[in-house]
Amino acid sequence: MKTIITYGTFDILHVGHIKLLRRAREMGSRLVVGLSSDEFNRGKHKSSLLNYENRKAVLESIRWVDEVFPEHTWEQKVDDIRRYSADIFVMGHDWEGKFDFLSPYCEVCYLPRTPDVSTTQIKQSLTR
Ligand code: C2G
Repeated sequence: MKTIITYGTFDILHVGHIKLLRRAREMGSRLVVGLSSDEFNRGKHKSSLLNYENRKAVLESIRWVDEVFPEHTWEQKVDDIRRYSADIFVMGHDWEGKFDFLSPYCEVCYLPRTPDVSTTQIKQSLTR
């Protein structure tokens, strides 16, 4: 079984998230997702409209996602990779290079972001 691991906030799910999750899942046979906790989001200076439980329920309903676990810290990724025996760590290329330190533990892959869609844009359009 080839396990793919990725992380994110996944607030107000949109096609950019779905395409990332689908491409990641298609690289293997299992996709596990580290979902940023509400507390961790505050540390990322990102406030999510939907809380962790809500975002988790949405992610778990997606065919490409096999398991969702909480992301509480920046430092937990090596332990997560070991716990899930992850083969590939995948993120959108806005993170290019930021997680290369994980390459001793698994393959690190940055995928092109989907252009012209973001949760920030959606939130801004809601407040107009
Ligand atoms: N993404 C994408 N295309 C978009 C928007 C997002 O491919 N138009 C990807 C991002 O590159 C990321 C994933 O979707 O790989 C989740 O995006 P966010 O929810 O914004 O996650 P982020 O805040 O970047 O958190 O430890 C890593 C962090 O938790 C990542």
